Amino acid sequence: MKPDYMVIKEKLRHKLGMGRFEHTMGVAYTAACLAMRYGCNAENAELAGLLHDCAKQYDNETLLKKCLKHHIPVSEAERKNPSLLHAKLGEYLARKKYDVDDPDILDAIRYHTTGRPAMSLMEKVIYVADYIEPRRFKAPNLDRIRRLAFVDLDQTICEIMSDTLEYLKKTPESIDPTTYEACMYYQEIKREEY
Ligand code: DGI
Ligand code: FE
Ligand code: FE
Repeated sequence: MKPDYMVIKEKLRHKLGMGRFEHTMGVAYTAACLAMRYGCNAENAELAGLLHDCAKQYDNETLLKKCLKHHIPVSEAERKNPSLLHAKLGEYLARKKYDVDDPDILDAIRYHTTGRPAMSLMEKVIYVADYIEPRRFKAPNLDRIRRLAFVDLDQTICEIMSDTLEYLKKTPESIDPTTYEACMYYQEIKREEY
């Protein structure tokens, strides 16, 4: 059965707090817009956006416990920074609880926090939508990055990843190798273009 967007939306409204639910809706709509711009399935992008943070309400201890219980492998970086696990557990819940079986949507949820090298278009759309949705206000250069997102998707990814790594440099031990590898990959792609 196809997952019902409106049913999932109402479930999440009650599960996530008000702020996180607003963020979730912002990501869903922004992802649909980016999908229209770049030519991937807008309905799937909206659903991936809706579900990307569906495990975000759990604290670190609960995230670790649930991952253990469901046999979700936890990397060393995730053990040290369990909040990263909301992406992997979110993918699991999307599959098991919300009946999503499209691997494109599931991967976009799974990699939305760290990104990864050679992301699919759907992964890029969710990664970028998560950062630029209208309720976000903390990141630097947001106005420029929001405009850039509709002009050059890879350049946008490159800049978001650089800004994220810059922010994480304050606590270098907290950086997941995947975040670093992804950033290097997109910087290299952009260098090759020039
Ligand atoms: O769940 P959201 O807050 O909407 O967004 P997200 O899933 O992208 O998580 C954002 C946070 O994740 C942001 O503060 C940066 C952080 N992050 C990204 N890569 C890494 C990371 N945190 C750690 N510790 N290590 C990483 O590699
Ligand atoms: Fe998230
Ligand atoms: Fe998010």
